[in-house]
Amino acid sequence: MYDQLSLYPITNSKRLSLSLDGMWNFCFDPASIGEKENWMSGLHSSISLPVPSSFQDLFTDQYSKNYCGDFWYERDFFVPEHDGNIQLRFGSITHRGVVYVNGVKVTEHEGGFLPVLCDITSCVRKGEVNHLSVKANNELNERSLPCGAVKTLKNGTRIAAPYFDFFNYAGLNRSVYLVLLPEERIQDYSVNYTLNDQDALVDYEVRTNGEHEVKVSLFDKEGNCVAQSNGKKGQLKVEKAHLWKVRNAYLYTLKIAIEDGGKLIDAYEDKIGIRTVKVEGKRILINGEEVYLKGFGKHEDFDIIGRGFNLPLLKRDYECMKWMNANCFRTSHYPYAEEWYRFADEEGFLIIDEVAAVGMMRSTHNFVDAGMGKYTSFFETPTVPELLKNHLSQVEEMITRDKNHPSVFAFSLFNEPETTSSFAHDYFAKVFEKAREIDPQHRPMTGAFEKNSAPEKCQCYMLVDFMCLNRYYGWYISGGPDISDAVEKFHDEMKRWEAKGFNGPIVFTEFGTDTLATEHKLPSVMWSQEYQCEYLEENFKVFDTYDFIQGELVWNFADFQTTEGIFRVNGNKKGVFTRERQPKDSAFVLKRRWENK
Ligand code: GCB
Repeated sequence: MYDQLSLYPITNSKRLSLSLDGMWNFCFDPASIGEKENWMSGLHSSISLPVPSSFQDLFTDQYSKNYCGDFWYERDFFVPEHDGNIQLRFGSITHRGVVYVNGVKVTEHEGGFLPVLCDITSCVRKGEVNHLSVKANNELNERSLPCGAVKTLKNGTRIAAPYFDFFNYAGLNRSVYLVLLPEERIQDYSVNYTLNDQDALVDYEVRTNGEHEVKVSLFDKEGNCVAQSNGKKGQLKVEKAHLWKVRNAYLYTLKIAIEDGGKLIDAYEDKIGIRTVKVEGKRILINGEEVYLKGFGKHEDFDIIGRGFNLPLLKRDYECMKWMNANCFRTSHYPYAEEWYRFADEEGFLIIDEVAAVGMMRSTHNFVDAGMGKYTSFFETPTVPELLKNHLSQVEEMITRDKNHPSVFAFSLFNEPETTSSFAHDYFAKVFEKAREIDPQHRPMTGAFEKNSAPEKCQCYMLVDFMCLNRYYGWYISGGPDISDAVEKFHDEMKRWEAKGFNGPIVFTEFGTDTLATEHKLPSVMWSQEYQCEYLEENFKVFDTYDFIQGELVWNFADFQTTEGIFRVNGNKKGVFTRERQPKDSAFVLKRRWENK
Protein backbone atom coordinates (compact mmCIF):
# COMPACT_ATOMS: atom_id res chain seq x y z
CA MET A 1 0.00 0.00 0.00
CA TYR A 2 2.52 2.57 1.12
CA ASP A 3 5.54 2.58 -1.15
CA GLN A 4 8.53 4.06 0.80
CA LEU A 5 6.59 5.59 3.73
CA SER A 6 8.67 3.70 6.31
CA LEU A 7 11.89 4.09 4.30
CA TYR A 8 13.72 7.32 5.05
CA PRO A 9 15.36 8.47 1.80
CA ILE A 10 18.93 7.21 1.38
CA THR A 11 21.53 7.07 -1.38
CA ASN A 12 23.43 3.89 -2.32
CA SER A 13 24.38 2.05 -5.50
CA LYS A 14 20.69 1.50 -6.35
CA ARG A 15 18.97 4.53 -4.85
CA LEU A 16 19.54 8.25 -5.21
CA SER A 17 17.92 10.83 -2.93
CA LEU A 18 18.40 14.44 -3.96
CA SER A 19 17.39 17.27 -1.63
CA LEU A 20 15.09 19.91 -3.08
CA ASP A 21 15.46 22.17 -0.03
CA GLY A 22 16.31 25.80 -0.63
CA MET A 23 14.53 28.86 -1.95
CA TRP A 24 11.22 28.16 -3.68
CA ASN A 25 8.78 30.59 -5.32
CA PHE A 26 5.77 31.34 -3.15
CA CYS A 27 2.49 33.22 -3.31
CA PHE A 28 -0.84 33.47 -1.51
CA ASP A 29 -4.06 32.60 -3.31
CA PRO A 30 -6.77 34.18 -1.12
CA ALA A 31 -9.51 33.90 -3.77
CA SER A 32 -8.55 30.28 -4.65
CA ILE A 33 -8.17 31.11 -8.33
CA GLY A 34 -4.80 29.39 -8.84
CA GLU A 35 -6.11 26.20 -10.41
CA LYS A 36 -8.53 28.03 -12.72
CA GLU A 37 -5.73 30.31 -13.86
CA ASN A 38 -3.34 27.42 -14.39
CA TRP A 39 -0.81 28.45 -11.73
CA MET A 40 0.47 24.87 -11.69
CA SER A 41 2.23 25.66 -14.94
CA GLY A 42 3.87 28.77 -13.46
CA LEU A 43 3.00 31.37 -10.83
CA HIS A 44 2.19 34.80 -12.27
CA SER A 45 3.92 36.66 -9.49
CA SER A 46 5.79 35.24 -6.54
CA ILE A 47 8.40 35.90 -3.90
CA SER A 48 11.26 33.63 -2.76
CA LEU A 49 10.71 31.64 0.41
CA PRO A 50 12.87 29.05 2.17
CA VAL A 51 11.95 25.35 2.41
CA PRO A 52 11.81 23.88 5.00
CA SER A 53 10.07 26.55 7.06
CA SER A 54 6.66 27.75 8.10
CA PHE A 55 5.85 30.92 6.20
CA GLN A 56 4.19 32.87 9.02
CA ASP A 57 7.07 34.38 10.97
CA LEU A 58 9.21 35.17 7.94
CA PHE A 59 7.07 38.20 7.17
CA THR A 60 6.81 41.53 8.94
CA ASP A 61 3.10 42.19 8.33
CA GLN A 62 -0.03 40.92 10.10
CA TYR A 63 -1.82 39.81 6.95
CA SER A 64 0.88 37.32 5.94
CA LYS A 65 1.43 36.06 9.47
CA ASN A 66 -2.25 35.27 9.97
CA TYR A 67 -3.00 34.25 6.39
CA CYS A 68 -5.50 31.43 6.13
CA GLY A 69 -6.41 29.80 2.82
CA ASP A 70 -4.62 28.48 -0.28
CA PHE A 71 -0.97 29.24 -0.99
CA TRP A 72 1.43 27.99 -3.63
CA TYR A 73 5.03 26.87 -3.76
CA GLU A 74 6.92 26.12 -6.96
CA ARG A 75 10.41 25.39 -8.21
CA ASP A 76 12.15 23.79 -11.16
CA PHE A 77 14.14 20.63 -10.63
CA PHE A 78 16.41 18.55 -12.79
CA VAL A 79 15.69 14.84 -13.20
CA PRO A 80 18.74 12.76 -14.14
CA GLU A 81 18.44 10.03 -16.78
CA HIS A 82 17.02 7.04 -14.90
CA ASP A 83 15.49 3.73 -15.86
CA GLY A 84 13.41 2.95 -12.80
CA ASN A 85 10.86 4.53 -10.54
CA ILE A 86 10.91 8.24 -9.68
CA GLN A 87 9.24 9.70 -6.62
CA LEU A 88 8.90 12.94 -4.72
CA ARG A 89 8.86 12.84 -0.95
CA PHE A 90 7.65 15.81 1.09
CA GLY A 91 8.32 15.38 4.82
CA SER A 92 4.93 17.09 5.19
CA ILE A 93 2.63 19.63 3.56
CA THR A 94 0.70 21.48 6.25
CA HIS A 95 -2.24 20.95 6.46
CA ARG A 96 -3.06 19.64 3.02
CA GLY A 97 -1.71 19.86 -0.47
CA VAL A 98 -2.06 19.08 -4.14
CA VAL A 99 1.18 18.34 -6.00
CA TYR A 100 1.67 19.06 -9.71
CA VAL A 101 4.59 18.12 -11.92
CA ASN A 102 4.83 19.85 -15.31
CA GLY A 103 1.27 21.05 -14.76
CA VAL A 104 -0.11 17.55 -14.16
CA LYS A 105 -1.65 16.67 -10.80
CA VAL A 106 0.32 13.80 -9.25
CA THR A 107 -1.22 13.49 -5.81
CA GLU A 108 -3.19 15.17 -3.08
CA HIS A 109 -2.85 14.62 0.63
CA GLU A 110 -4.80 15.49 3.75
CA GLY A 111 -2.98 16.01 7.07
CA GLY A 112 -0.02 18.24 7.71
CA PHE A 113 2.37 16.14 9.76
CA LEU A 114 3.17 13.03 7.74
CA PRO A 115 5.03 12.48 4.48
CA VAL A 116 3.46 13.05 1.09
CA LEU A 117 4.79 10.58 -1.48
CA CYS A 118 4.21 10.92 -5.21
CA ASP A 119 5.14 8.54 -7.99
CA ILE A 120 6.08 10.89 -10.81
CA THR A 121 7.68 8.32 -13.14
CA SER A 122 5.17 8.78 -15.91
CA CYS A 123 5.06 12.58 -15.97
CA VAL A 124 8.69 13.66 -15.65
CA ARG A 125 11.06 14.43 -18.50
CA LYS A 126 14.30 12.59 -17.78
CA GLY A 127 17.57 14.37 -18.38
CA GLU A 128 15.68 17.67 -18.33
CA VAL A 129 14.46 20.40 -16.03
CA ASN A 130 10.91 19.82 -14.75
CA HIS A 131 8.43 22.07 -13.00
CA LEU A 132 7.08 21.26 -9.54
CA SER A 133 4.24 23.13 -7.85
CA VAL A 134 2.26 22.60 -4.69
CA LYS A 135 -1.07 24.12 -3.83
CA ALA A 136 -1.20 24.01 -0.05
CA ASN A 137 -3.93 25.04 2.36
CA ASN A 138 -3.90 25.78 6.09
CA GLU A 139 -7.60 26.07 6.91
CA LEU A 140 -8.93 24.28 9.96
CA ASN A 141 -12.23 22.51 10.18
CA GLU A 142 -13.93 19.76 12.18
CA ARG A 143 -13.42 17.05 9.58
CA SER A 144 -9.64 17.14 9.63
CA LEU A 145 -6.85 16.79 12.18
CA PRO A 146 -6.11 18.97 14.10
CA CYS A 147 -9.60 20.44 14.55
CA GLY A 148 -10.56 24.06 14.42
CA ALA A 149 -12.49 26.57 12.35
CA VAL A 150 -11.96 29.54 10.06
CA LYS A 151 -13.20 32.90 11.27
CA THR A 152 -14.12 35.66 8.82
CA LEU A 153 -13.55 39.15 10.19
CA LYS A 154 -15.92 42.02 9.33
CA ASN A 155 -13.40 43.34 6.79
CA GLY A 156 -13.48 39.99 5.00
CA THR A 157 -10.11 38.71 6.24
CA ARG A 158 -10.13 35.02 7.08
CA ILE A 159 -8.09 33.79 10.01
CA ALA A 160 -7.63 30.43 11.69
CA ALA A 161 -9.55 29.69 14.89
CA PRO A 162 -7.75 26.64 16.27
CA TYR A 163 -9.38 24.46 18.93
CA PHE A 164 -5.86 23.89 20.23
CA ASP A 165 -3.14 25.81 22.00
CA PHE A 166 -0.37 26.14 19.41
CA PHE A 167 0.07 28.54 16.53
CA ASN A 168 -1.34 27.29 13.24
CA TYR A 169 2.05 27.26 11.50
CA ALA A 170 1.89 25.97 7.95
CA GLY A 171 3.81 25.55 4.72
CA LEU A 172 6.49 23.13 3.62
CA ASN A 173 7.79 22.54 7.13
CA ARG A 174 10.03 19.60 6.33
CA SER A 175 12.59 18.55 3.72
CA VAL A 176 11.62 17.62 0.19
CA TYR A 177 13.44 14.91 -1.78
CA LEU A 178 13.54 13.65 -5.32
CA VAL A 179 14.05 9.90 -4.99
CA LEU A 180 15.26 7.68 -7.83
CA LEU A 181 14.55 4.01 -7.23
CA PRO A 182 14.85 0.78 -9.18
CA GLU A 183 11.64 -0.35 -10.88
CA GLU A 184 11.60 -3.55 -8.80
CA ARG A 185 12.14 -2.22 -5.31
CA ILE A 186 11.88 -2.59 -1.57
CA GLN A 187 8.71 -0.74 -0.57
CA ASP A 188 8.38 -1.33 3.15
CA TYR A 189 9.77 -3.45 5.94
CA SER A 190 8.90 -4.22 9.53
CA VAL A 191 10.59 -5.97 12.43
CA ASN A 192 9.50 -7.43 15.73
CA TYR A 193 11.57 -8.83 18.56
CA THR A 194 11.51 -11.73 21.00
CA LEU A 195 14.16 -12.12 23.66
CA ASN A 196 15.27 -15.61 24.45
CA ASP A 197 17.69 -15.68 27.37
CA GLN A 198 20.79 -13.95 25.95
CA ASP A 199 19.69 -14.30 22.35
CA ALA A 200 17.16 -12.36 20.32
CA LEU A 201 14.85 -13.36 17.52
CA VAL A 202 14.13 -10.69 14.92
CA ASP A 203 11.00 -11.49 12.93
CA TYR A 204 10.97 -9.44 9.77
CA GLU A 205 8.73 -8.84 6.82
CA VAL A 206 9.81 -7.05 3.64
CA ARG A 207 7.42 -5.81 0.97
CA THR A 208 8.64 -5.52 -2.61
CA ASN A 209 6.78 -5.10 -5.90
CA GLY A 210 8.50 -8.05 -7.60
CA GLU A 211 9.25 -11.70 -7.19
CA HIS A 212 13.03 -11.76 -7.10
CA GLU A 213 14.80 -13.07 -4.06
CA VAL A 214 14.98 -10.96 -0.90
CA LYS A 215 18.04 -11.25 1.34
CA VAL A 216 18.17 -9.78 4.82
CA SER A 217 21.28 -9.46 6.96
CA LEU A 218 22.08 -7.87 10.27
CA PHE A 219 25.38 -6.20 11.14
CA ASP A 220 26.68 -5.19 14.55
CA LYS A 221 28.40 -1.88 15.34
CA GLU A 222 31.77 -3.24 14.28
CA GLY A 223 30.36 -4.23 10.90
CA ASN A 224 30.27 -8.00 11.54
CA CYS A 225 27.37 -9.86 10.01
CA VAL A 226 25.58 -11.49 12.96
CA ALA A 227 22.55 -13.04 11.21
CA GLN A 228 21.22 -13.64 7.73
CA SER A 229 18.06 -14.93 6.14
CA ASN A 230 16.39 -15.23 2.73
CA GLY A 231 12.80 -14.52 1.82
CA LYS A 232 10.27 -11.72 2.24
CA LYS A 233 9.31 -13.05 5.64
CA GLY A 234 11.67 -14.68 8.05
CA GLN A 235 13.55 -14.69 11.29
CA LEU A 236 17.04 -13.62 12.24
CA LYS A 237 18.62 -15.23 15.26
CA VAL A 238 21.05 -12.95 17.05
CA GLU A 239 23.20 -14.72 19.59
CA LYS A 240 24.23 -12.78 22.68
CA ALA A 241 22.26 -9.80 21.40
CA HIS A 242 23.16 -6.26 22.41
CA LEU A 243 19.91 -4.72 23.51
CA TRP A 244 18.69 -1.22 22.81
CA LYS A 245 18.35 0.19 26.31
CA VAL A 246 16.86 3.40 27.59
CA ARG A 247 19.58 6.11 27.40
CA ASN A 248 22.05 3.40 26.44
CA ALA A 249 21.20 2.58 22.86
CA TYR A 250 22.76 -0.11 20.73
CA LEU A 251 21.87 -0.06 17.05
CA TYR A 252 22.38 -2.80 14.51
CA THR A 253 22.34 -2.18 10.76
CA LEU A 254 19.69 -4.10 8.88
CA LYS A 255 20.55 -4.60 5.21
CA ILE A 256 17.85 -5.66 2.78
CA ALA A 257 18.62 -6.64 -0.80
CA ILE A 258 16.68 -7.85 -3.82
CA GLU A 259 18.85 -10.07 -5.98
CA ASP A 260 18.48 -11.79 -9.32
CA GLY A 261 20.99 -14.64 -9.25
CA GLY A 262 24.04 -12.80 -7.96
CA LYS A 263 22.92 -9.47 -9.45
CA LEU A 264 21.79 -6.72 -7.08
CA ILE A 265 18.42 -5.18 -8.02
CA ASP A 266 17.72 -2.97 -4.98
CA ALA A 267 19.26 -2.40 -1.56
CA TYR A 268 18.13 -0.54 1.54
CA GLU A 269 19.72 -0.26 4.95
CA ASP A 270 18.48 1.08 8.22
CA LYS A 271 19.47 1.13 11.89
CA ILE A 272 17.34 -0.97 14.18
CA GLY A 273 17.41 -1.51 17.93
CA ILE A 274 16.52 -4.80 19.57
CA ARG A 275 14.18 -4.24 22.49
CA THR A 276 10.82 -5.36 23.76
CA VAL A 277 8.01 -3.26 25.20
CA LYS A 278 5.34 -4.46 27.56
CA VAL A 279 2.86 -3.08 30.01
CA GLU A 280 2.47 -5.49 32.88
CA GLY A 281 0.22 -4.64 35.79
CA LYS A 282 1.29 -1.21 36.98
CA ARG A 283 4.66 -1.23 35.19
CA ILE A 284 6.04 -0.22 31.82
CA LEU A 285 8.76 -2.70 30.86
CA ILE A 286 11.49 -2.22 28.28
CA ASN A 287 13.39 -5.50 27.81
CA GLY A 288 11.53 -6.76 30.87
CA GLU A 289 12.98 -3.95 33.00
CA GLU A 290 10.81 -1.38 34.69
CA VAL A 291 11.18 2.17 33.42
CA TYR A 292 9.89 5.41 34.96
CA LEU A 293 9.29 8.05 32.28
CA LYS A 294 11.03 11.39 32.87
CA GLY A 295 10.80 14.18 30.37
CA PHE A 296 8.54 16.48 28.47
CA GLY A 297 5.73 17.19 26.14
CA LYS A 298 7.31 19.16 23.32
CA HIS A 299 6.43 21.10 20.20
CA GLU A 300 8.14 21.59 16.88
CA ASP A 301 8.42 25.33 17.42
CA PHE A 302 11.09 27.98 17.15
CA ASP A 303 11.50 31.66 16.47
CA ILE A 304 11.29 32.70 12.78
CA ILE A 305 11.08 29.16 11.34
CA GLY A 306 7.85 28.29 13.17
CA ARG A 307 7.40 24.56 12.81
CA GLY A 308 10.08 24.33 10.11
CA PHE A 309 12.58 21.54 10.64
CA ASN A 310 16.01 22.62 11.81
CA LEU A 311 18.83 20.18 12.63
CA PRO A 312 20.82 22.43 15.02
CA LEU A 313 17.62 22.98 17.03
CA LEU A 314 17.05 19.23 17.22
CA LYS A 315 20.60 18.76 18.48
CA ARG A 316 20.25 21.49 21.09
CA ASP A 317 16.95 20.05 22.36
CA TYR A 318 18.47 16.61 22.80
CA GLU A 319 21.49 18.09 24.58
CA CYS A 320 19.18 19.96 26.95
CA MET A 321 17.12 16.83 27.61
CA LYS A 322 20.26 14.77 28.27
CA TRP A 323 21.59 17.42 30.62
CA MET A 324 18.28 17.22 32.50
CA ASN A 325 18.54 13.42 32.92
CA ALA A 326 15.34 12.99 30.93
CA ASN A 327 14.58 9.72 29.13
CA CYS A 328 11.32 10.36 27.27
CA PHE A 329 9.18 12.85 25.38
CA ARG A 330 5.78 12.92 23.74
CA THR A 331 5.50 14.28 20.21
CA SER A 332 2.61 16.49 21.33
CA HIS A 333 0.41 17.09 19.38
CA TYR A 334 1.38 15.57 16.00
CA PRO A 335 3.99 13.27 14.49
CA TYR A 336 7.32 15.13 14.22
CA ALA A 337 9.86 15.20 11.39
CA GLU A 338 11.47 11.78 10.95
CA GLU A 339 14.87 13.04 12.08
CA TRP A 340 13.54 13.39 15.65
CA TYR A 341 12.92 9.64 15.85
CA ARG A 342 16.22 8.69 14.20
CA PHE A 343 18.11 10.73 16.75
CA ALA A 344 16.08 9.31 19.65
CA ASP A 345 16.98 5.83 18.40
CA GLU A 346 20.63 6.82 18.61
CA GLU A 347 20.40 8.50 22.01
CA GLY A 348 18.18 5.91 23.68
CA PHE A 349 15.21 8.24 24.26
CA LEU A 350 11.70 6.85 24.55
CA ILE A 351 8.99 8.48 22.47
CA ILE A 352 5.24 8.51 22.86
CA ASP A 353 4.33 9.13 19.22
CA GLU A 354 1.15 11.18 18.96
CA VAL A 355 -1.20 11.55 16.00
CA ALA A 356 -2.55 15.05 15.27
CA ALA A 357 -5.90 14.29 16.92
CA VAL A 358 -6.13 17.44 18.99
CA GLY A 359 -8.92 19.97 19.35
CA MET A 360 -11.73 17.44 19.52
CA MET A 361 -13.74 19.73 21.69
CA ARG A 362 -15.54 22.71 20.28
CA SER A 363 -13.73 25.53 21.99
CA THR A 364 -11.00 27.99 21.17
CA HIS A 365 -10.11 28.05 24.85
CA ASN A 366 -9.89 24.33 24.99
CA PHE A 367 -6.84 24.33 27.19
CA VAL A 368 -8.63 26.38 29.83
CA ASP A 369 -11.92 24.51 29.61
CA ALA A 370 -10.06 21.24 29.66
CA GLY A 371 -7.92 22.25 32.59
CA MET A 372 -11.02 23.17 34.59
CA GLY A 373 -13.07 20.15 33.65
CA LYS A 374 -15.75 21.91 31.61
CA TYR A 375 -17.89 19.72 29.34
CA THR A 376 -17.94 20.54 25.63
CA SER A 377 -19.71 18.13 23.28
CA PHE A 378 -18.11 17.00 20.06
CA PHE A 379 -18.73 13.49 18.74
CA GLU A 380 -22.45 13.92 18.08
CA THR A 381 -22.03 16.04 14.93
CA PRO A 382 -22.67 14.93 11.32
CA THR A 383 -19.08 15.65 10.26
CA VAL A 384 -17.72 12.93 12.58
CA PRO A 385 -17.66 10.06 10.02
CA GLU A 386 -15.37 12.12 7.80
CA LEU A 387 -13.20 13.05 10.78
CA LEU A 388 -12.95 9.40 11.75
CA LYS A 389 -11.88 8.48 8.22
CA ASN A 390 -9.06 11.03 8.41
CA HIS A 391 -8.15 9.93 11.91
CA LEU A 392 -7.85 6.30 10.86
CA SER A 393 -5.74 7.07 7.83
CA GLN A 394 -3.41 9.31 9.82
CA VAL A 395 -3.00 6.64 12.49
CA GLU A 396 -2.17 4.19 9.73
CA GLU A 397 0.33 6.55 8.10
CA MET A 398 1.98 7.36 11.43
CA ILE A 399 2.37 3.75 12.50
CA THR A 400 3.59 2.74 9.05
CA ARG A 401 6.17 5.54 9.04
CA ASP A 402 7.40 5.08 12.60
CA LYS A 403 6.93 1.37 13.34
CA ASN A 404 10.62 0.43 13.10
CA HIS A 405 12.01 3.01 15.52
CA PRO A 406 13.12 1.43 18.80
CA SER A 407 12.55 4.81 20.47
CA VAL A 408 8.82 4.66 19.74
CA PHE A 409 7.48 2.53 22.58
CA ALA A 410 3.87 3.73 22.50
CA PHE A 411 1.43 5.51 20.23
CA SER A 412 -0.89 8.22 21.51
CA LEU A 413 -4.08 8.31 19.49
CA PHE A 414 -5.52 11.56 20.85
CA ASN A 415 -4.94 14.59 23.00
CA GLU A 416 -7.72 15.81 25.26
CA PRO A 417 -10.86 15.00 23.32
CA GLU A 418 -14.30 14.96 24.85
CA THR A 419 -14.50 11.40 26.28
CA THR A 420 -17.58 11.35 28.44
CA SER A 421 -20.22 10.37 25.88
CA SER A 422 -21.00 7.00 24.34
CA PHE A 423 -20.36 8.72 20.97
CA ALA A 424 -16.77 9.31 22.02
CA HIS A 425 -16.40 5.70 23.14
CA ASP A 426 -17.69 4.33 19.84
CA TYR A 427 -15.46 6.68 17.89
CA PHE A 428 -12.26 5.85 19.76
CA ALA A 429 -12.96 2.12 19.97
CA LYS A 430 -12.59 2.11 16.17
CA VAL A 431 -9.38 4.14 16.29
CA PHE A 432 -7.77 1.83 18.85
CA GLU A 433 -8.88 -1.28 17.01
CA LYS A 434 -7.27 -0.02 13.81
CA ALA A 435 -4.04 0.98 15.53
CA ARG A 436 -3.69 -2.39 17.23
CA GLU A 437 -4.32 -4.16 13.96
CA ILE A 438 -1.53 -2.27 12.15
CA ASP A 439 1.34 -2.17 14.63
CA PRO A 440 3.64 -5.13 13.94
CA GLN A 441 5.25 -4.71 17.38
CA HIS A 442 1.94 -4.62 19.28
CA ARG A 443 3.10 -1.61 21.26
CA PRO A 444 0.98 -0.07 24.01
CA MET A 445 -1.69 2.30 22.71
CA THR A 446 -2.67 5.31 24.75
CA GLY A 447 -4.13 8.82 24.61
CA ALA A 448 -3.87 11.96 26.75
CA PHE A 449 -6.94 12.70 28.87
CA GLU A 450 -7.99 16.10 30.18
CA LYS A 451 -9.57 16.90 33.53
CA ASN A 452 -13.15 16.32 32.44
CA SER A 453 -12.23 12.68 31.69
CA ALA A 454 -12.74 11.92 35.36
CA PRO A 455 -12.90 8.35 36.73
CA GLU A 456 -16.69 8.47 37.13
CA LYS A 457 -17.39 10.02 33.73
CA CYS A 458 -14.75 8.95 31.26
CA GLN A 459 -15.99 6.39 28.76
CA CYS A 460 -12.68 5.86 27.00
CA TYR A 461 -10.03 5.05 29.62
CA MET A 462 -10.71 1.32 29.24
CA LEU A 463 -9.39 1.51 25.67
CA VAL A 464 -5.80 2.39 26.63
CA ASP A 465 -2.91 0.16 27.73
CA PHE A 466 -1.58 2.83 30.05
CA MET A 467 -3.25 6.08 30.87
CA CYS A 468 -1.83 9.50 30.09
CA LEU A 469 -3.29 12.28 32.21
CA ASN A 470 -2.92 16.02 31.59
CA ARG A 471 -3.51 17.73 34.93
CA TYR A 472 -2.99 21.27 36.11
CA TYR A 473 -3.71 21.15 39.86
CA GLY A 474 -2.09 24.33 41.14
CA TRP A 475 -2.40 26.19 37.84
CA TYR A 476 -5.81 26.11 36.15
CA ILE A 477 -7.23 24.63 39.35
CA SER A 478 -6.51 26.28 42.71
CA GLY A 479 -3.35 28.13 41.81
CA GLY A 480 -1.18 30.50 43.85
CA PRO A 481 -2.20 30.77 47.52
CA ASP A 482 -4.78 28.00 46.95
CA ILE A 483 -2.15 25.40 46.09
CA SER A 484 -2.78 23.34 49.23
CA ASP A 485 -6.37 22.86 48.01
CA ALA A 486 -4.96 21.80 44.64
CA VAL A 487 -2.88 19.11 46.32
CA GLU A 488 -5.93 17.76 48.14
CA LYS A 489 -8.00 17.73 44.95
CA PHE A 490 -5.17 15.94 43.18
CA HIS A 491 -5.00 13.22 45.87
CA ASP A 492 -8.75 12.92 45.74
CA GLU A 493 -8.70 12.22 41.99
CA MET A 494 -5.91 9.68 42.35
CA LYS A 495 -7.84 7.84 45.03
CA ARG A 496 -10.89 7.79 42.76
CA TRP A 497 -8.85 6.21 39.95
CA GLU A 498 -7.51 3.68 42.45
CA ALA A 499 -11.05 2.88 43.55
CA LYS A 500 -12.08 2.53 39.94
CA GLY A 501 -9.53 -0.24 39.67
CA PHE A 502 -7.77 1.06 36.59
CA ASN A 503 -5.11 -1.56 36.48
CA GLY A 504 -2.58 -0.07 34.10
CA PRO A 505 0.11 2.49 34.86
CA ILE A 506 -0.68 6.21 34.83
CA VAL A 507 1.76 8.65 33.25
CA PHE A 508 1.38 12.41 33.63
CA THR A 509 1.81 13.74 30.12
CA GLU A 510 1.08 17.33 31.12
CA PHE A 511 1.49 19.38 34.27
CA GLY A 512 3.06 22.81 34.44
CA THR A 513 2.74 26.54 34.99
CA ASP A 514 3.15 29.53 32.72
CA THR A 515 6.35 31.16 33.87
CA LEU A 516 7.96 34.35 32.66
CA ALA A 517 11.73 34.08 32.52
CA THR A 518 11.85 37.72 33.67
CA GLU A 519 9.76 37.26 36.83
CA HIS A 520 11.16 36.56 40.29
CA LYS A 521 9.17 37.02 43.46
CA LEU A 522 9.54 36.07 47.12
CA PRO A 523 7.21 34.72 48.32
CA SER A 524 6.25 33.30 44.95
CA VAL A 525 3.36 34.45 42.78
CA MET A 526 1.85 32.67 39.81
CA TRP A 527 3.91 33.34 36.65
CA SER A 528 7.15 33.70 38.63
CA GLN A 529 10.04 31.28 38.37
CA GLU A 530 9.74 30.52 42.09
CA TYR A 531 6.13 29.42 41.61
CA GLN A 532 7.03 27.04 38.79
CA CYS A 533 9.57 25.35 41.10
CA GLU A 534 7.16 25.13 44.04
CA TYR A 535 4.38 23.81 41.84
CA LEU A 536 6.64 21.06 40.51
CA GLU A 537 7.72 20.04 44.02
CA GLU A 538 4.06 19.82 45.12
CA ASN A 539 3.21 17.68 42.09
CA PHE A 540 6.16 15.38 42.76
CA LYS A 541 4.94 14.69 46.29
CA VAL A 542 1.65 13.48 44.82
CA PHE A 543 3.36 11.38 42.12
CA ASP A 544 5.59 9.73 44.69
CA THR A 545 2.62 8.66 46.80
CA TYR A 546 1.12 6.21 44.28
CA ASP A 547 2.94 3.23 42.87
CA PHE A 548 0.76 3.19 39.74
CA ILE A 549 2.19 6.54 38.65
CA GLN A 550 4.95 5.59 36.27
CA GLY A 551 6.03 8.76 34.60
CA GLU A 552 6.12 12.54 34.53
CA LEU A 553 6.37 14.51 31.29
CA VAL A 554 6.32 18.20 32.14
CA TRP A 555 4.39 20.63 29.99
CA ASN A 556 6.38 21.95 28.17
CA PHE A 557 9.99 21.50 27.25
CA ALA A 558 10.21 25.09 25.96
CA ASP A 559 8.02 28.17 25.59
CA PHE A 560 6.12 28.08 22.31
CA GLN A 561 3.95 30.25 20.07
CA THR A 562 0.16 30.11 20.29
CA THR A 563 -2.85 32.01 19.00
CA GLU A 564 -3.04 35.44 20.64
CA GLY A 565 -5.33 35.98 23.59
CA ILE A 566 -5.61 37.15 27.16
CA PHE A 567 -4.38 33.80 28.47
CA ARG A 568 -1.13 33.90 26.55
CA VAL A 569 1.77 36.36 26.72
CA ASN A 570 3.30 36.17 23.23
CA GLY A 571 2.76 32.43 23.43
CA ASN A 572 2.57 29.70 26.02
CA LYS A 573 5.20 30.19 28.70
CA LYS A 574 5.05 26.81 30.41
CA GLY A 575 8.50 25.97 29.10
CA VAL A 576 11.16 24.66 31.46
CA PHE A 577 13.39 26.27 28.84
CA THR A 578 12.76 29.57 27.13
CA ARG A 579 11.95 29.56 23.44
CA GLU A 580 15.68 30.24 22.90
CA ARG A 581 16.45 27.01 24.81
CA GLN A 582 17.93 28.56 27.95
CA PRO A 583 16.95 27.05 31.32
CA LYS A 584 14.50 28.61 33.73
CA ASP A 585 15.09 27.89 37.45
CA SER A 586 12.79 24.87 37.28
CA ALA A 587 15.26 23.12 34.95
CA PHE A 588 17.64 22.71 37.89
CA VAL A 589 14.86 21.33 40.12
CA LEU A 590 13.99 18.72 37.52
CA LYS A 591 17.62 17.91 36.75
CA ARG A 592 18.26 17.14 40.43
CA ARG A 593 15.14 15.03 40.80
CA TRP A 594 15.70 13.04 37.63
CA GLU A 595 19.32 12.31 38.46
CA ASN A 596 18.16 9.97 41.20
CA LYS A 597 14.76 8.89 39.92
C1 GCB B 1 -3.45 21.34 27.58
C2 GCB B 1 -3.16 21.04 26.16
C3 GCB B 1 -1.93 21.75 25.65
C4 GCB B 1 -1.88 23.17 26.20
C5 GCB B 1 -1.80 23.08 27.71
C6 GCB B 1 -1.76 24.45 28.39
O1 GCB B 1 -4.21 20.69 28.24
O2 GCB B 1 -3.06 19.68 25.88
O3 GCB B 1 -1.94 21.76 24.25
O4 GCB B 1 -0.83 23.90 25.68
O5 GCB B 1 -2.92 22.40 28.19
O6 GCB B 1 -0.70 25.01 28.55
O7 GCB B 1 -2.82 24.97 28.73
